[in-house]
Amino acid sequence: MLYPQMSESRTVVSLDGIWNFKLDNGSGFDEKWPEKKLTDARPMPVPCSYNDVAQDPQIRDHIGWVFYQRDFYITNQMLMSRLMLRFGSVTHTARIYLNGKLLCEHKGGFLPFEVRLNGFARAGSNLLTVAVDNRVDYTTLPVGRLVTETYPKIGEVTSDYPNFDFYNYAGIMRPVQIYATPHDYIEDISIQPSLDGEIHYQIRCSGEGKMLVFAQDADGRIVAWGDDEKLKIDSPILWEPSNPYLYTLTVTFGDDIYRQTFGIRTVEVQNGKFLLNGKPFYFKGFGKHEDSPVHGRGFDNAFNVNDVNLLKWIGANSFRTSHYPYSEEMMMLCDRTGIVVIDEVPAVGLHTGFTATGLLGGTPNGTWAQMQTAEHHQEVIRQMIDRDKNHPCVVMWSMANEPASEEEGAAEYFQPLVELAHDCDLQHRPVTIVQYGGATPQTSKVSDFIDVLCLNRYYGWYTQEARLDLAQVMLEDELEHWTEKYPDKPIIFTEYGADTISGMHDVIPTLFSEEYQEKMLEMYHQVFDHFPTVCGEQVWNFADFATAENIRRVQGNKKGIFTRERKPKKAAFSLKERWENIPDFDYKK
Ligand code: BDP
Repeated sequence: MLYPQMSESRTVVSLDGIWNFKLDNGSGFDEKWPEKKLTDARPMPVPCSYNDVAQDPQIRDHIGWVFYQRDFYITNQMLMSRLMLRFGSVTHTARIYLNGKLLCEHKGGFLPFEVRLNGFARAGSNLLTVAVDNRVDYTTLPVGRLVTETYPKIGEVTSDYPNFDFYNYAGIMRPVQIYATPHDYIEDISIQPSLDGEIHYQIRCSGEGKMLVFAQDADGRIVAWGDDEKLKIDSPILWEPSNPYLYTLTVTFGDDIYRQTFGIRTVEVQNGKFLLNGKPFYFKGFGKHEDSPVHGRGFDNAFNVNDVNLLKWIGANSFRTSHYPYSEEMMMLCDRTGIVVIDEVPAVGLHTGFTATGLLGGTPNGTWAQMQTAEHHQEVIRQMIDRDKNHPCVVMWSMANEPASEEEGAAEYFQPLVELAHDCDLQHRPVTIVQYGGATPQTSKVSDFIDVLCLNRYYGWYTQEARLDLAQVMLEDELEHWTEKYPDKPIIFTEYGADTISGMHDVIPTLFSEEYQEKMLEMYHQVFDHFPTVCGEQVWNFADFATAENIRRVQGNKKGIFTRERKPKKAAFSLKERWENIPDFDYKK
């Protein structure tokens, strides 16, 4: 799906701003709220999560539908174009109404969707209503547990327990835009570069028109003309973290013009190495979250640019979009700044017997018989790859975080998904499933068919807590088994870390102190350095983040190397020292 952009033939209008907002009272649909102006509505920023701006627990912890509404004007001239309404993301389920009519429904809170306005929008004023449902259960991704329990004197109480360790922020989280294109238009572009400068592409157009394709370098000079499927750039400049060089593929079709940026780089897995442009790459960085004070998970350019600058400051070169695809604007920023991304679908919580927060009530060992997510899982894989396929920053697709990959049924569930990801991607990026400590070389049922082993490990925290000596031998022992069984698969540690309260210090490093976090990371690094196929380290987490309330969390997850406000803890400085001395390439020959 192309990102909306201005060109000689295209117009984009932002609908961001302060909308009207109201919680459903249980009968919003029956009372036909989308047909008229919401009464007693309160102001709500878009994009933003609605949870933290209202200072009202009823809003913060609401379960179910809410309504957003605004009006906007359309000119006669706009109606003559093909007119689309596009949402960057609405979490988790959305119903879009224009002038009271339902235009579409979309499931999945982290990917864009759009709907055609022609035939529904009118010249003059239009009333746009977006109903949003935040409920998660065994049919959604991420997964939650929606239960109704009976309490004395109160009666029935419904709770929605997330099967994941981040606050279930909801609302219209990313930009809302209207865009206009000619009626004969460019629908989609997929680009497959190779190191010799030969660029293959597939361009899908709708309607009639003559197509013209050319490539421009970063200074706008035309460097190659193309035919219907390829062009050749002489002496290409490659995209690398230290030199994120971007070209533009300009496509014209009839009157329509679209400019798609791309980078020339390849990714490949070979002999236990992760190769970027044919050279062994070492991942240094973090698992992150889209999470910041006030905005919740709402899109925020300032936080994104600041985070990328902090990644650069600390010497990192990568992150994983734990645990859902991040905004398109963030991906473009990573293309531009040379941050390498492992792109993850929102498949977290696919386990009935385990979650990091301990909020569980399902039946252990029956995950794959209970989950009803397979079809939706395919949808989000297709949509994520469709959205992100041209980003040079994306080097691998992650199909899930910490699923029950050790249980019977995991291979049957995941193998078709891994194949689907391979089939959808013209660039044939590697595909992984991020696995938790319960999935070992002996028990994992998915490791045979993924390209890279991505491991989340908490020796020294959830197990062997405060015993780094024991944690170290456990980690070494496990790695010996993985490398023995899979000598040719690269291993990336996609999570390891310790909750750390900023400002808590101790001479003897005790749990939760800044010193313990630092010591624990040092221990892991010593071990990683001994194993040649360990080709990456992504600490959990970049910054402290909000979670559901529970006794294992102190106002959120505190495993950040930065606080939620992005102030460094002690370990930030030792990580900086280590990572500044690890080159992007050839760290392990
Ligand atoms: C892992 C999860 C991650 C949690 C982390 C933790 O992948 O989402 O936040 O543990 O416990 O199990 O901090």
